[in-house]
Amino acid sequence: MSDHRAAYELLAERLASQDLDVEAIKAALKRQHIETPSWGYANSGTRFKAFAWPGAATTTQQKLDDAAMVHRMTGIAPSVAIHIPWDKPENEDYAAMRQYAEAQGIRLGAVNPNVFQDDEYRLGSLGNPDPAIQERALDHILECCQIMEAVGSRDLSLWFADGTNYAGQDSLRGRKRRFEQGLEAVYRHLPEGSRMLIEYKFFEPAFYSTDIPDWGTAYAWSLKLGPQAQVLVDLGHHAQGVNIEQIVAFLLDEGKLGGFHFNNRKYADDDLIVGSVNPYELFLIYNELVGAEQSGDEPASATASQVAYMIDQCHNIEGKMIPMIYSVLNCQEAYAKALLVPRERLAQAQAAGEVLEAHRILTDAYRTDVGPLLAQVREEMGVPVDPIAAYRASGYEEKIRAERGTATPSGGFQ
Ligand code: PSV
Ligand code: MN
Repeated sequence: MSDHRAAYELLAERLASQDLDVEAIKAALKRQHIETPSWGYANSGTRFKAFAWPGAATTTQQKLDDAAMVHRMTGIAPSVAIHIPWDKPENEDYAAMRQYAEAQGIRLGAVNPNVFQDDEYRLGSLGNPDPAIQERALDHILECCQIMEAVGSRDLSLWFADGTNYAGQDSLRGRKRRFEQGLEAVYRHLPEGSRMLIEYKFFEPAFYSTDIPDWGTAYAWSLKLGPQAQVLVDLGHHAQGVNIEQIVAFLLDEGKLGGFHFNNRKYADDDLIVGSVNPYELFLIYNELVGAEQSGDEPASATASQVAYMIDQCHNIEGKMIPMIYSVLNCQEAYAKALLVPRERLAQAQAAGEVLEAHRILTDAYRTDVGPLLAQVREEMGVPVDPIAAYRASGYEEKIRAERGTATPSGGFQ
């Protein structure tokens, strides 16, 4: 008998006594899907200094190899988001890139246009006062719509660095109108059946105004644009006190939550492992998703089932592969705990106004040690029971260090 089996059986018994369907919980965990970012495998990250990491990927093929390895270790990371032009393949052969990913056992996920790195974008992209630059940005995003078709991607993931640094620098209403026009043009070119996910960020790199500063702006535009437009919630892009799970609940209930960029708001951006500072918050976010999906309320339930769960992290001081595996596992643990919430009992306590009983029911699920359950799920999926230990023992890190060496990082002050 495996080490975890006795503990798993005890836990399964306890869950069954709470009327939880353990087989259904395991089935849900086996269907979980976390997308990793191609840029998280490279020497990217932070605005101050990106430290070189031996073995970090420099080519898209290497990034795909790394994503495939994360999937082999966890079984729940079968796709990888790409960033264009960082991942533009040789001769723009997207079919070959797609084939390569599939040969490694993964597929290409969200396509992320980049309208922030070129000098032309100093004053913004779609919000730029110069119509020629607006058009340049639009052309690039439309090119990404074509790439979505070539790689079989469902999601166009839109983030803009646009904004202003000084009061009076530009017309705030003018920028809003330019943005609306640009987004409408993008919407018209979306491939059939695909979605555009609009990401917001409350500050940085522009510090006086940001053109999509909050979920309300992204939501208003996604409403105006139509059903193929939804909001992307990047956990890092919120002020410290913001209740993200409430935003999630609102967007789910309106059918407008499209996806996540998982990371940690302590950095105000993409660098820290999701759930590393506040795993309770990650659980509370998953609790809203599971609650909505299981409620059968529409559009919340169907919306929850279509959410794109994506990691957006570029680790800077802790290596590349292990933090990515860690991040996937933190999402798995939060999801497992959210699946343990006895929804009916919780609803009863809430309806009866039993404040602390409702709170206790929720926190009991959070405090449950799901280690044995996850070990059992992994064993049944045929992936390592301890993915990080398996990765360390696999020799992959030594192999990529030897083959790739240490590349010069991009990013930071150079
Ligand atoms: C910007 O901070 C962001 O969160 C966006 O999602 C970008 O696409 C990603 O990071 C990588 O730069
Ligand atoms: Mn992001």
